[in-house]
Amino acid sequence: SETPSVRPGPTVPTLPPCPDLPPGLVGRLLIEFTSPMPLERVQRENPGVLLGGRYTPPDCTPAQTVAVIIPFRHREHHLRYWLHYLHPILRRQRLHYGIYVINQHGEDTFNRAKLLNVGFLEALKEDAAYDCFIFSDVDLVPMDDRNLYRCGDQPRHFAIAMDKFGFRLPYAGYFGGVSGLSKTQFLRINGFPNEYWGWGGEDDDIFNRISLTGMKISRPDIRIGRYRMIKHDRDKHNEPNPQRFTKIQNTKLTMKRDGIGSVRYQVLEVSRQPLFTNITVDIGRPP
Ligand code: UD2
Ligand code: MN
Repeated sequence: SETPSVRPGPTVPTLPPCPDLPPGLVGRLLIEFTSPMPLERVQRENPGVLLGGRYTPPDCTPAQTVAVIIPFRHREHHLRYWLHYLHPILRRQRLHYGIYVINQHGEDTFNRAKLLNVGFLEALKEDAAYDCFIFSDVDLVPMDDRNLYRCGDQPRHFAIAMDKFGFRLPYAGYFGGVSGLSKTQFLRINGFPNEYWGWGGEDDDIFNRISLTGMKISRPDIRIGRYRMIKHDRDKHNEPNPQRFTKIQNTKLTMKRDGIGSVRYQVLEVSRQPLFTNITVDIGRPP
């Protein structure tokens, strides 16, 4: 008899799903910001990271694809520490991820939440597979790698116990620093507000959006959600926004018209660096 003429195709290596609890986590970490961190050193120590700051675990298939979005302007020295500490942590967490630094062009008033909206859209243009978005300040480094940078069935707040707040949550509705939403959760709240220029309030507005859509914040254990913030002065052109107190009273009215559905901006440059993708963007200026 003849052998069937079906030849086996090239075998696609299928890796098992990544375990829920990644093996090889360290737990509590020593984080310090004393000596400056040369970028060459960070690159040398992270050879497994692909161009643009992408990474896929070699030994398993993660359930999610995570875009880490960092709002940015003139904080190169913080970014180097961030990359130095976070790449190894995210690797140990067995995440499939990409790092996006959203760099506000020009010297007009800073707008953190609008930059985060840009990051969401631009990351999806780079890779439509992103289904989890972690929004992180450039100056915040977790002190424990059990604080897993992934999304769940509710929006997640990661930076709950910061050194500058005495390792406590400053108030129950606090949602600043580092947070994570699935694509679905982000779209359900119409993304973040675009109209908070300058420092403050935008994180409370996001908290309001989440509550108003009937979702609840999920948080890690207080012993695990610990962070160090690199000490810094207030930046130029990010003065406290005097409108923030009245604006956060009106989220219910504004969130329908102001959000991911109405964000206007112009990308000036996308540049794939060894450890991150830099997206320089013109987001305009306050009215
Ligand atoms: C707090 C919150 C932050 C945000 C902010 C109010 C903490 C730890 N974080 O941060 O999430 O709600 O208040 O807007 O409580 N940035 C630049 N260049 C600038 C200005 C800001 O890169 O010129 C970025 C950078 O990623 C920075 C972030 O925006 O970490 C927040 O600004 P900040 O660090 O000056 O504000 P901070 O520490 O009070
Ligand atoms: Mn800060």
